[in-house]
Amino acid sequence: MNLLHLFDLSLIGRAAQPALDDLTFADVEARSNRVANALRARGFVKGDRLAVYLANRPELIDLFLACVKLGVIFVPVNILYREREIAHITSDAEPKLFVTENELASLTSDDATRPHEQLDGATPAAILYTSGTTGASKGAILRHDNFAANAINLTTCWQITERDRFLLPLPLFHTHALGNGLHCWLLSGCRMRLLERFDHRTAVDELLDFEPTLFFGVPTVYVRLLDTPPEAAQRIGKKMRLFVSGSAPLPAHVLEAFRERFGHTILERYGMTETFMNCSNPYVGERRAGTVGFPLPGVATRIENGELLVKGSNVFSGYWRREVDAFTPDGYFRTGDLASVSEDGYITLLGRRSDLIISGGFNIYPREIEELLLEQPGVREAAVVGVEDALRGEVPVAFLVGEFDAAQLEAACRSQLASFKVPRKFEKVNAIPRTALGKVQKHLLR
Ligand code: MLC
Ligand code: AMP
Repeated sequence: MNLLHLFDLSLIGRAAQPALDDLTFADVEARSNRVANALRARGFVKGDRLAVYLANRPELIDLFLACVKLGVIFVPVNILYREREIAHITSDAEPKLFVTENELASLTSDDATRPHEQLDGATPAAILYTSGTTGASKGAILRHDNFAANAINLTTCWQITERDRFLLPLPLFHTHALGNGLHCWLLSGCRMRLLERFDHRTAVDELLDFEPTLFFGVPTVYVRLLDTPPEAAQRIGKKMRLFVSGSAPLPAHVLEAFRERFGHTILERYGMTETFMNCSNPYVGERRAGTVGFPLPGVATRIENGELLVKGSNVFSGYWRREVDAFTPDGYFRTGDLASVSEDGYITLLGRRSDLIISGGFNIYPREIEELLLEQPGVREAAVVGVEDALRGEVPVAFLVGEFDAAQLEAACRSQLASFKVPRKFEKVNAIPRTALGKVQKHLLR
């Protein structure tokens, strides 16, 4: 399915209704047509890549919709990434243009008519970069059909309608806000307020001011919101219909404390960049703490040697310019997540096969940090592990062998890596524990 046919339920069908802040859906349609025509004038054709390095703002949405209309592949880049991380993505995706704030003014045409392009469900809509255990980040190719299957599932299962008021505080360069947030908004035709970012100092004011009925967050966001004064939390809770959490495990005690304060049971769901959403607790029925609920409609699941495998039209079909053996012969994707199923069908995630660290909902592959540390003077061996953190779930800590200056290492990491990847500690050790085969025993370091 061409995604635009879904979006047209709102872009055309609800043209006069409020969409985003002061914009109606007709405005959203016209703005993205202008950007699409500007991209065409610059020679963009179907299949070209457009990289976008922007914090949340309406122009980011215009660019995504322009890409959808032209069949151009949208490549969002994490705004916290530094040169080293960006260089990998640009050399791999080879975008025709890399859009930063500076380019925005030049990407507006006077022509607000919609350009027409022949597209179908197999057309790639976006490439989202997700790190790999090898250290090199891989681009997951997400087709129109994948986005559509996910959006239809969530809008239906979470009963999102045009009557909702949706507050979205998460970054649009990731699956959570892009695949779930933006798409549920466009499909349902509800009214959305997009925050530039979640800032715990102002979040409560935004919630009180906008009076949302729908809110998506990562667990760190909900931990932060536990500091909301009880009276304000009750006011927010009275207007709210549904709080959703995902991207990292939501601790059961946070779910309980949040229910106490806001009067709502957070609905936890589970997804991945490569698959969009796979499982969700029910909207109606028991939302069981510590579980991710049931497989969503159209998603087949299987557990093999403890690992969760998934199959469905939500699942991507491969990485950009990379042969990766991620599928079983019968077409199931190996998620790398370990899981169990209760007798009544609730799925619980038990951890990951790899060393992946998730901090505040952002993924960190230790290998990338280790490689940078090994380039620094005096460092002979380096191992990075995730340690538990009450606010962010996990944070990275580095263990190092050699003679080094911890402040210099921190400065090197700060200048070349996204802030969430900078280790919180640089611990000097005499040796890194290894197996007889030389593999680092990270569980011992932890
Ligand atoms: C965090 N920082 C940001 C930022 N988010 N800077 C700019 N823009 C953003 N969007 C930086 C801060 O500058 C700071 O850097 C550090 O991160 C911590 O900031 P904080 O103010 O203390 O924030 P905190 O309360 O910890 O909350 C962080 C957070 C953020 C939860 C808002 O981590 C976040 O937005 N996470 C969401 C990630 C996400 O959407 N993941 C989905 C992946 S898709 P410094 O330099 O001061 O340390 C996926 C699939 C699925 O996983 O299932 O959804
Ligand atoms: P990403 O590669 O950024 O898309 O992150 C996907 C990973 O996030 C999954 O493979 C899981 O390990 C993790 N994840 C997503 N949702 C949940 C959840 N509700 N509970 C635990 N882990 C989750």
